[in-house]
Amino acid sequence: MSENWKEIKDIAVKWVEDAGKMLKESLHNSLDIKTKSNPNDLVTEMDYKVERFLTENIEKRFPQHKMMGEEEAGKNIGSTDGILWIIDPIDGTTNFVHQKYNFAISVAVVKDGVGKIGIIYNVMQDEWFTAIEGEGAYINGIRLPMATSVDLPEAIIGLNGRWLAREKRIDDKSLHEMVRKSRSVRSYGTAAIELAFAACGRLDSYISFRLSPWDYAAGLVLLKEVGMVVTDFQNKQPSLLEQSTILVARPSLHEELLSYVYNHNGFNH
Ligand code: 2AM
Ligand code: CA
Ligand code: CA
Ligand code: CA
Repeated sequence: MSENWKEIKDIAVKWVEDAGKMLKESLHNSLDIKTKSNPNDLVTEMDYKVERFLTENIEKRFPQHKMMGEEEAGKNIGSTDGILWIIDPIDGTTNFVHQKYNFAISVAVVKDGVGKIGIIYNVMQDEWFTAIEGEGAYINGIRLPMATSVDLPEAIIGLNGRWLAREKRIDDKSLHEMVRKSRSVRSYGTAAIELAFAACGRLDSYISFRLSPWDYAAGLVLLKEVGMVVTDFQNKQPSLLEQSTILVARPSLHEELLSYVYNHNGFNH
């Protein structure tokens, strides 16, 4: 069966728009906030509420499709066969709680392991990053150009400083040299938005030592459409079923940046 990806994308955008409204309205009220794996890993009632809203809509409209989400929706789905929705209801929960700014809803639709649709909604800026495989990536409906060449001295790298400050990396000459040779680094606290920024040229690279499929599944679809190179630190394709390190770069930069992060073990805190 061949799907009408444009129609599915439009339906998904409508749901994400409604979910975005729920998030904006929730900012006026006090939130129930809990911690997950560690004291810096937050989750709110809105993470659950938005994920449920999206999965209930998908279930009703597309009962055959599978779903994977950060909070509750099937994490151990085992394979990417068939059509799979990969959802992060709020990417940047810490920003959502502390800053009420710089958070996103990230939704990807994958068929047999191939990313077909990517939607990243930068909620407070009302900025839409959308892509359908083979049909280009868009920001607010305007087509994004293909990635051009930039060298490291002119490059801005998206990077979370907390990773560099970990005990194991405090003397890491390789990572320090990479940062020093770049023009500058930025840290937005939301992987989905950082991937979208890499797709639209606001970042020349984005590097993360550990992310999950819901953080990057939609971003991968966008980045592929503009010719940005995305691998893990071993130069392999990031998995859509398991956590991964992530190195995004313009084609002119990828090899050089890979040499700095190659074989760095992201999962080793
Ligand atoms: P999240 O907000 O959906 O949890 C910065 O924290 C970025 O890393 C965010 O995109 C965040 O996604 C992601 N992230 C992934 N794993 C995380 C973890 N264990 N704790 C905090 N943030 C995590
Ligand atoms: Ca989280
Ligand atoms: Ca996330
Ligand atoms: Ca999340």
